[in-house]
Amino acid sequence: MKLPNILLTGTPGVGKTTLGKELASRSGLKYVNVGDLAQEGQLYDGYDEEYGCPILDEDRVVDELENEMREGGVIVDYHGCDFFPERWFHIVFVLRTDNSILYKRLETRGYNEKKLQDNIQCEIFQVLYEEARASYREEIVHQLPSNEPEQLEDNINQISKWIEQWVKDHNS
Ligand code: DAT
Repeated sequence: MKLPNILLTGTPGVGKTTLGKELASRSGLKYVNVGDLAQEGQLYDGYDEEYGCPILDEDRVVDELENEMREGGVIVDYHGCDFFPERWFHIVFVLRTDNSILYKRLETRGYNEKKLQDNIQCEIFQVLYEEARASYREEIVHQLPSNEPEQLEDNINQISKWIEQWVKDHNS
């Protein structure tokens, strides 16, 4: 059976992991968190002193995921999207969260002031939305509000319906 690949992207804290895991458990698709994958495989290429975090080795991440992506049925979660092959994804969702809400979520994570401000700016300037639009066909890039639990539920329902329809259309 053919299954679609879905990209969930957006600023850290917008709810990609929450949505991705729930969606995977309801749809049977596989959830891949690129941050975790990189950590497990140490897919890094140096260290960013300014942000105090390792730098992702994008080529190795792509190599690592290639076979699964070719098989299909993968939900990918990452706060970046311009280095994945365009052909991988059938649909791209950019989650969006209001600044004050996002600020509280990131504060809870214990981010320092610089990291907090940078991420809030990232959301204000819709960096990930622009990146997604520059990297994928406009028709497959969608924004989803992610401020409250009701919206999470709506997003899960909408995407689940989209998956069902995609599966019907590609397996008949
Ligand atoms: P990300 O994976 O984008 O970094 P997350 O899934 O870890 O984000 O979510 C960050 C926090 O926000 C976490 O405590 C769960 C909460 N959250 C996510 N989506 C939400 C929603 N729609 N409504 C309320 N809280 C949400």
